[in-house]
Amino acid sequence: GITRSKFGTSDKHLIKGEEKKTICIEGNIASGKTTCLDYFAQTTSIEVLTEPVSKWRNVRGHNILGLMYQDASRWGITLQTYIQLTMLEQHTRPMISSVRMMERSIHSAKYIFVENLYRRSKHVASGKMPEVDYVVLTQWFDWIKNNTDVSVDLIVYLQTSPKVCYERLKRRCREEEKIIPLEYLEAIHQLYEEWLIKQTLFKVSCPVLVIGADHDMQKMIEKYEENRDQILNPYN
Ligand code: DCP
Repeated sequence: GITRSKFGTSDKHLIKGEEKKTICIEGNIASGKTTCLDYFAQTTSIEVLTEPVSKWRNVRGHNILGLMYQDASRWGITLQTYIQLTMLEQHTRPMISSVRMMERSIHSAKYIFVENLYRRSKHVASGKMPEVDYVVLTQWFDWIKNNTDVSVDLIVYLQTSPKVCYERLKRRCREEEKIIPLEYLEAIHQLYEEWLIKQTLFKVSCPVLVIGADHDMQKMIEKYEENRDQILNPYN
């Protein structure tokens, strides 16, 4: 069961007095977020926003996603600053339907990916972001949270095992991602678990629906059908 605990309401959420809802699909790299978004885009009339990854691969000719995987210490701050901007654009776009579904969010960009770059731990790609970069990005993030509406009403967490994501990643063969080791996916997985399951990382201010996502595509579509009402009307 999902209980209501929403933070922040603003004009974005009230058009003609009707309440607006934002749902974020979260999960590891290659957890199947795109399949989920496609399913809801094809079978409902809600607004579906995919992640602006194409923008990250071509910023006036610069592929900053690729640069980050080549040298995270040098390009981590560049990529994450740009991702924060593109996510802010997504969150603050005027809503064209009463329900919006987004791929990831400004929250996971900060709490998962920036955190992983910054943290000093045994994790792969960790400790790659200098403290000062982390502080600047955090101040930007805090300002955004306090001064704009980036609120979320439901997080759908596609929970996978890192090994399954690793197999899918190898199969899909996105050029920049060829160098990602299993350990990187394990680090991202750990952070997601701390954030959304144990809820020890950062405060989670909205309900979380967890869907096991290690299955093949057909089975996943069945699961989206089963959870459809709960996802679209989380408070009913
Ligand atoms: N990425 C990043 N920092 C972020 C967000 C994403 O470095 N704040 C990277 C991870 C991936 C790429 O961007 O290499 C695309 O991210 P996703 O995992 O969100 O997209 P996928 O296409 O992998 O999602 P899925 O396979 O679940 O549909």
